[in-house]
Amino acid sequence: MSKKEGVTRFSVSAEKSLMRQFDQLRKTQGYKNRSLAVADMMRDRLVEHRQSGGDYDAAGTVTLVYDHHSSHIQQTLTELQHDFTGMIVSTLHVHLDHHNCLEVIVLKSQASAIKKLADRLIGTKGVKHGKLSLTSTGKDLPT
Ligand code: NI
Repeated sequence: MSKKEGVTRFSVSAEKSLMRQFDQLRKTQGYKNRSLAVADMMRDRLVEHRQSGGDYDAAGTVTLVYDHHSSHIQQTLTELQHDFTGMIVSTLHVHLDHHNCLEVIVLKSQASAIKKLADRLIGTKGVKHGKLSLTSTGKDLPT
């Protein structure tokens, strides 16, 4: 291991077939070298691990797809969002077709609070598909 201006170098041993597949994947994903690809994987694992925790500052997006003709859904979703203006940063609404709407709600709060609100939004009767993408605020994540 050698250190140079805050960067740590280390060597990794892996099966040739694993390395070959990894190199193919990182090229497909546009990584110019293994270091960049591995560093992104490390950050991804850190974020993933923290998502299983609870009381830390986080950001997230909730994506909802629903039929706005479904009874009371629009009203329920709007009322829910008005109750949590402190953590909702922005909402994007797209009218997909005559029936279907796509809503993306951007949240910033404690991870546990984001999860709780996301569950309520996704669990609202009439939501066809809902997904929470929880991520870091970026502050505590090394580059
Ligand atoms: Ni709409």
